[in-house]
Amino acid sequence: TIKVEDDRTGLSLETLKRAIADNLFYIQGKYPAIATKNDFYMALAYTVRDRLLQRWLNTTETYLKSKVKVVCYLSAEFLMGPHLSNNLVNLGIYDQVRRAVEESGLDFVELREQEEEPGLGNGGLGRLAACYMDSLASLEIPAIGYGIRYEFGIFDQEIRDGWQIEITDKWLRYGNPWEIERPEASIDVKFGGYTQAYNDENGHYRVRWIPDIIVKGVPYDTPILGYKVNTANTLRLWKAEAPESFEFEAFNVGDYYGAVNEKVVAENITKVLYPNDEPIQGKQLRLQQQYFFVSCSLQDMIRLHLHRQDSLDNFHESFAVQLNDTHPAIGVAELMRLLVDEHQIDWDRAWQITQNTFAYTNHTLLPEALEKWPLSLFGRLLPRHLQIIYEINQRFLGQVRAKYPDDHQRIARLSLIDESGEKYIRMAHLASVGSHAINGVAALHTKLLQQDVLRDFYELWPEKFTNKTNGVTPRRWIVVSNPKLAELINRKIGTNWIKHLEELKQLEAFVEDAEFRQQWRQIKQDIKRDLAEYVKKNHAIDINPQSLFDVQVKRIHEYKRQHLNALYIITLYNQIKQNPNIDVVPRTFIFGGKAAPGYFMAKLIIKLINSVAQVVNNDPDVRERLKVVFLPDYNVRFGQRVYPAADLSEQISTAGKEASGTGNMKFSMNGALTIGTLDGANIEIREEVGAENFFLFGLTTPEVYALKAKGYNPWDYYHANSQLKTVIDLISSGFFSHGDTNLFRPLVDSLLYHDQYMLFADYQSYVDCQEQVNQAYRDEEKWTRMSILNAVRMGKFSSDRAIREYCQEIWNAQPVNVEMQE
Ligand code: 26V
Repeated sequence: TIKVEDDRTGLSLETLKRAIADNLFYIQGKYPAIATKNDFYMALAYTVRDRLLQRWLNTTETYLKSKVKVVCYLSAEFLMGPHLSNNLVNLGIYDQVRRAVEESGLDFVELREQEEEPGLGNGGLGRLAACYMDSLASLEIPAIGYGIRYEFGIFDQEIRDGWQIEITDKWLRYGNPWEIERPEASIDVKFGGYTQAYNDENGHYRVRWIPDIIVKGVPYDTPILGYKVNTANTLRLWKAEAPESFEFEAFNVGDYYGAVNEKVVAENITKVLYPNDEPIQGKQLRLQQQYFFVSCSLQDMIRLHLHRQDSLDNFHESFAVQLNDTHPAIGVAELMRLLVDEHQIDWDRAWQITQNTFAYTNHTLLPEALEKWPLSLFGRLLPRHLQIIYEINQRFLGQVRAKYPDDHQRIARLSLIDESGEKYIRMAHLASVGSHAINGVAALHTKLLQQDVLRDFYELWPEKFTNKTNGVTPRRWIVVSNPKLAELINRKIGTNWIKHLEELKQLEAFVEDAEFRQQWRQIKQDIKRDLAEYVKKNHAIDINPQSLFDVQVKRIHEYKRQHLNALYIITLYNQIKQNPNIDVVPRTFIFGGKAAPGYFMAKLIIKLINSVAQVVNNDPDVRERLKVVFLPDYNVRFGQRVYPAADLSEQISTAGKEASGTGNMKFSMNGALTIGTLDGANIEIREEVGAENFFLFGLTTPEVYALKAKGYNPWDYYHANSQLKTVIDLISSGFFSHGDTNLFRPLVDSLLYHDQYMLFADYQSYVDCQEQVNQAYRDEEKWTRMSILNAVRMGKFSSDRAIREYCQEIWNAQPVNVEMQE
């Protein structure tokens, strides 16, 4: 018999080639002679999407037909990164498709680079959500990611004259082949207006909310396929639109311009991602965004639930809802409103359901990053929710009073409302009270949460608190980004490690195998050469692939201390200037990261790095031994290029400030060694890889606290350390700013007079530690051994491990096998 493959599902070379040609013609409406690169990319993307759809629809049907528990991950950010390669890897057809593309006379890499990456997140928190979506699907856990379909994601960064310039991210410009619009599943969301009390037909007291405006949420779905499984979960992102009735109403009321304005207001809600990492004090639009996507998502869950059963009484058995930070915490009040006002469930039962449904992940201890909304603003936008929050608070504080009678300070500290000055709603408190579980994202962070930020809640409900150390997906962060390394590993231990990362441990047996070490080194070397070519081609800078690649890529923030790294570069430069023949280990310092547009100091740090680069890179005395490059527009795609090329990973935050970090894990998995403080997940990484394979420096968290308590004076360090003084004085003198002594003054003054993040206290320890790095790098075989041990001991930091813990300890969710129907 002849087997005829379907063009939309078949995987043979001939079928794939035909499918690409077919999609070019029928989807893009082009024939090859007039097609652009983007047309070919779209044809390829649709070819891949067709092969996902089959699995996706089977998965959705399986979930709808049974009563399986579905995990709903609520997040204002999903930093997915490019879909194409990841889908090809998870489908298991990367090489096959690559061949099909090339046999069609096309350049696969060129097409792959056409994809606009969806940058719908700021950094760690959004990227974590993306890794978790991959692990949920790979572990066959039914899950929906709910979020916002921003029309403009995180801005594109350009560097002009050393300064950051922000460019609008028009990621949807050429269309998005990975999503499917579902207008038929749209949902109405109310804003503003007032409430009315009334008695229903049974004489029960009820409240109705008469809103000012209604906004329509339109879902856009993207399938998220697991690695070599049939499970394809859904990422459902909401776009805000004006409701259909708007023109009609405008006509009737005669207020045409008012109605047009309403349309503008509605459509603004999902226009742009807040490039936060800067305090968002009372930005109404931000609260609108949060409420909008949370309300859409909860109403969607209720609709799905009622499709599967007839009572909302066991809603919490249908859904586990995870709050990714406090951004979706308004969901606690919204679910109460939906259950009590719209579905007539009594308060106490509704509260049980709500608490059993939600769990809350905290992602930061920085006080300025804890969300609070001015009560006045909140009440104007969400009048009914304000009443509900008062009711929750009253009942909650009643409980507190019963346990701690007359402890008024404790009651004021725990209250959902901050009444110390202008009144605010404390979103972390709302999330904590409304959830059955609260977690931090690394062991130290969870401990500090319990002792510090949420201490009173911990004393009240110690059983609610758990740690869930972050993880990252080895599919994207090894297999997709470092195929050569994956290939070497596969040859040695097979492919099981891709889903069971602990199995990398087996490679420890090869650490003493000289040939294996040679292969390991060669791969790193090849990737470093690729990166050098890329930097040459795109930024016209020569970097030496033999030099130590020292990389710090992450959002620019004072607590992450990119400027401490800069101080070390200047220290090395001074050493060379003093003795041009000094024997230094050649290093390339690679930086990348965006500063929040309104964060002046972060932007000045970028300018400093670029200014130092100018001087160091062009000084003949340096003789190319040091190079400094700031690579613009750091994003997921560039991360995939840079992690595998790194020798050294900079994880140098002030102890106690970085909740976890996840870049630290991506580097180490790819064989970079870490220079780092005892902060966030660094501590656990060091435990896993062994202290002897980790470059540790700096104060510990208790030391930071103690120094602060006794009165930290950066001035003392400046005067006591001549090397440090020389560095600071050189910056002040205008040496890096063409004689301008004002340019970096705010930065220098902030260090000399405050140094909130204690760079000076850690400076000498950092410099000494960097010297140990140099010594280790001189011994090639030793360095390779350390590199191997770093990578193969990273099993714990797979997001699969993290998701398994969430499933068992928080969500009570089980894997569900998806069978394929033709
Ligand atoms: C940070 C800041 C810094 C000060 C100004 C205001 C502000 C607003 C938001 C944020 C980000 C907080 C949430 C966040 O992204 N946390 C990151 O979450 C990652 C995933 O858990 C974790 O690895 C990072 O350490 C943590 O910073």
